[in-house]
Amino acid sequence: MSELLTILTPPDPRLRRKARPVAEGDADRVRTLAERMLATMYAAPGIGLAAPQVGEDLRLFVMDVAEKGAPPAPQVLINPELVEASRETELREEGCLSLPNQYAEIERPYRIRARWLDLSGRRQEAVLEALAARCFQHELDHLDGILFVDHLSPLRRNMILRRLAKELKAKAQAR
Ligand code: K1U
Ligand code: ZN
Repeated sequence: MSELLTILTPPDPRLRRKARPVAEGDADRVRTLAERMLATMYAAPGIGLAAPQVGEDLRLFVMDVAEKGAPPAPQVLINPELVEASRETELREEGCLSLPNQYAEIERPYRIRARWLDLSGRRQEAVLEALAARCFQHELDHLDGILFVDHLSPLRRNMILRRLAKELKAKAQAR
């Protein structure tokens, strides 16, 4: 069983940095980190988790968007890139493990073409749509220091961030 990692919450500045690309020399570290990130994601539970959310300054994320009841389909995406996005968009509710219990409808491209490296260093390219495309975009945002609330108006963003701060404070005081 992998050691679980702590998921950061705002205002931790590590959530707001642009992460650096994974280099060849990071291979061993990335293998262990990805394993721990997957264990942390499944335990949360969530469908994605990006390295900056666990304090790691690296461009990598994990995701599993398998349908309920289907076998697990863990993926590790290294140095991911969004190549193309559809003009067609979808409005759908999002959550974030770094913003526990906060949700909002966010509009994003419905379909994307994406590229990344897998754990063996092989280049991968795929067209993703619906939840897979949304999760990829949400996680890619994390690598650029962007949270889903940044896609909302400043008023709604601040409402959510203030509510979260209040809830986290109450939780800490209850301990
Ligand atoms: O990056 C993260 O914070 C993980 C986040 C990913 C995500 C959720 C929704 C839309 C796009 C990206 C989550 O996994 S939040 C939890 C969640 O969505 C979920 C939890 C349990 C079952 C199913 C979904
Ligand atoms: Zn998130």
